[in-house]
Amino acid sequence: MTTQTKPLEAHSLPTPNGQKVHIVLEELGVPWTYHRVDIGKGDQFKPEFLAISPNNKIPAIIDPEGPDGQPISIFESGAILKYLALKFGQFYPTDPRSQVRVDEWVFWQVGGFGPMLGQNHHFALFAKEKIPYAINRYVTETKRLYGVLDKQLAGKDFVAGDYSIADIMSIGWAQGWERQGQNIEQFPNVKAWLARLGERPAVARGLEIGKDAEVLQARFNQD
Ligand SMILES: N[C@@H](CCC(=O)N[C@@H](CS)C(=O)NCC(=O)O)C(=O)O
Repeated sequence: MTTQTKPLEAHSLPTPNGQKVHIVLEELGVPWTYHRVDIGKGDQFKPEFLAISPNNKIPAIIDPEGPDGQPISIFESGAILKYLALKFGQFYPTDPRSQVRVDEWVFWQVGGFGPMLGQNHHFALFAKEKIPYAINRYVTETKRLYGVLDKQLAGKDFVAGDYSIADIMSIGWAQGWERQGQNIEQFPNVKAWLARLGERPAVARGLEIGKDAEVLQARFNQD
């Protein structure tokens, strides 16, 4: 089994996209450090961050012990989670048929569940000008996507086979159903899945990391 000697660096924030990386790192139990990238203050446009994340978005990681023993940086949460899962041989299946199923739901999240719910947050919560057409469009699309996830979870404990990066990709987004204008009672399988995942200590920790920057800093200073 692969071991990590030097800590992995997560350049991140406790947003639903950053939380994916925090959760998988906590699940893996590998040494890692949190580096706050304050996107509200424009840290994502600093040259040192753009060097590891050219799309100026969190999360990004640096693995000081990359595939050839040399450091490697990775941006895009799906690429990060797949890299970590493959490196440590956890949360990603080994047989090709099951890998396809996990990949489908990883890409579904980065291509749909994340961006559409992100637009929902933008127009319904953050935009100073409230545009009913835009709010309705994204709340409706959010509802459709929750319906898709609910159908996929019918009769299953996890999104794609065993607990995997397919689950970790979506948990941070789905726990925000209320502020996304959704009624979780309409999606009983998603509700049960959220509760199931919430019982995992690593998920609970991963969702909290970075929320209190000072507490977090104290924790890492002890490591
Ligand atoms: N597809 C990307 C999305 C990342 C993303 O949207 N990150 C947001 C925060 S949740 C960000 O860094 N925004 C800063 C900006 O757009 O300037 C991923 O999955 O990693």
